[in-house]
Formats: sequence, C-alpha cells, structure tokens
Amino acid sequence: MLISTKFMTLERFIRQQEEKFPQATGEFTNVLFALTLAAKLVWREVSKAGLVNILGTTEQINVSGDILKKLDLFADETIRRTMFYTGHLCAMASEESNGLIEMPTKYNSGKYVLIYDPLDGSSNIDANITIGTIFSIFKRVTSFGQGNLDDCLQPGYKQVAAGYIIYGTSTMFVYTTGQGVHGFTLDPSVGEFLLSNENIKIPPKGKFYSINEGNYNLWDPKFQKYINYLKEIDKQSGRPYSLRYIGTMVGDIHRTLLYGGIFMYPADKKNPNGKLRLMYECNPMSYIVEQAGGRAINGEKRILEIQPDSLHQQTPIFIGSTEEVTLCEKFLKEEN
Ligand code: P6P
Repeated sequence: MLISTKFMTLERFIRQQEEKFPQATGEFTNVLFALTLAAKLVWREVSKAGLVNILGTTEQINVSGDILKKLDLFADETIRRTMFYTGHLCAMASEESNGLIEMPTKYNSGKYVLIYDPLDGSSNIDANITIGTIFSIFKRVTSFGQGNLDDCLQPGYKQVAAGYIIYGTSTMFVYTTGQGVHGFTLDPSVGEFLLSNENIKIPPKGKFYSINEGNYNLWDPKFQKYINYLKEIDKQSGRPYSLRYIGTMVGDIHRTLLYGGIFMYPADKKNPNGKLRLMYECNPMSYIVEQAGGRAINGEKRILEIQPDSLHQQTPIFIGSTEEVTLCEKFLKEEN
C-alpha cells in the first residue's frame, strides 16, 4: 500500500516548524522529540492498564494530597527518565513533586525548563475515563549551570511551548510553539503520531459549559448568577447551555477547544484560590487556547500575565471561546 502523502508525522512536522527559524540550533526540537517518546511510553502503559496489575493505588500521597495512582507514578518516572538525558534542560518540575526535580549533574545546564503534570485526572484512571499529560516549556532566565526556581517561576506569556497528550478513545498529542495549535493522533499500528488537526481554531461561541456544579453553594453570588443565566430557557440566545464535565481538565478543555464553550474552575469557599495549578495546568492550557483564538482569565486578568510566586500555586480559571469567556467576565465584574 502506498504511504499516503498525508503521512505527516509529529517529528517531521516539528522539524518543518524548526526550518522556519534559520537560527534554530535543534535543541528545542530535541526536547519536543523526547516528549513525543515519553508520550508513547506512557500511552503503552495507560492503554493496557486494565490488563496488567498496574491499576490501584500506591501508599504514597502527592503534594496535593491525592492518592497517588500507580500509573501516576509510572508516568512521572517515565517522563523524568526520558527527559533527563536530553541535555537541553536546566530544570524540571512535576506536579507530583514538591520542589524542583533533582537532575543528573552532567545533564542539568541546558537552555530550557520543563514543567509538567504527568497524569492529569488520575482519579478517573480505574473507571477508564479520559486522562492526560500536560507540559509547559520555558527558556531559562539564569545564565548557566543548574537551573533554579527563578527559571521556573515565569509568567505564562513567556512559555516557548505548551501541550498535552490526551489518552481517550484515541491518543492525541496537541501542542503549540506560538505558531498555532496542532493535533496529532497516535496510529498504534506504526507507533507514530500523525497530523490529524492542523491549526486548530476554537469556535468563538459554544453551547457547552463545563464545571463541577456540586460546588454551586460554595461559589460567589455573582458567579452563581452567571451559571443560572446559562440555564435559563431563552431560545433566541441559545439557552439553556448543556453541561459537560468529566473531571479531567485535559478532556474537558480538549472538547472545549474543538466544539467551543467554556471550562471553569472558580475560587470557592473550599478553594479560595481555585483548585487548579497555575504552572502545571492553567498556564499550558491557557497558552494553547489563546493560540487557538480563545481566552483564559482568572476573573481579573489573563492567566498568562500572572506572575507566579510558588510552583504549586492555584488560580481560578475561566477558559474557552472568546464570546463565552467575555460573557462570564461581565458577570464577574458586575458592580454590586
Ligand atoms: P473536581 C483532576 O484531579 C483535576 O486536577 C483536573 O484534571 C480536573 O479538572 C479537576 O481536578 C476536577 O476537580 O473538584 O471537580 O473533582
């Protein structure tokens, strides 16, 4: 069978993107290549988790107190091992670890910083519901040697790349380097991510809202008013909206990216700064959604403009179609 000319692999696409930058040294490309390998290694375990005794929990508790699933641990260690030896990273931080990851001395003075959530939505693992890996890449700000917190705690608009791998009905690698958002679907028969969604653009409007309504009584009254507005019956304005929520940020935002709508995790009485982490979840997803033509705010400003002061800080997030985020923002900023 002739290989279709559409056979655009992720590696070839990354290489083509690099050719647009004559001054490129290839280091950044190698970091992305290593990430695609890590994605395939994690996919291999996630896709057969039900078959081997890898489900269930470990006795370890991670920084956010979630029960650490065996797959979480596997994904975290796989990404570390694959990324350690690129030689192009000076610092790495995982959502599953307190501080910076200890890197091998000979390989810890590269140009880039990798911040990642190895397995987002892991509470869904045993129910075979979509989970994902999220990554964010910055250029270092210190001049040489091992990287430090200063290299990590940069505002999101300084990211040089962000992406996620979604392990769902099929496995996709979706990423941006500031040249649009592109999606690649894994063809397990050849073990390659093939271009399936070039230059993804989020619809300006959407009929889905995505949120954990169980927290309704914990929300600010202005936000409750906005959610009630979405549920009113008014054909002319396309209301009521439909609620879609799977409890995995990667899955909920991937659907929002493709179908339009809005995903939200606001502050509430239980989580006064919101639940989701700025560095590991909100920054990368916001960079992607903005690159696809959408918006991402914390209620006051762009997520990407928040100056982080700690690796695990949380932020409220309202992200998705421009018109939907702008409507939500109007309610949040309403005078009392
Ligand atoms: P809740 C998963 O644990 C996660 O970090 C995100 O992937 C998801 O959007 C959110 O938390 C779900 O939180 O409070 O609705 O269970």
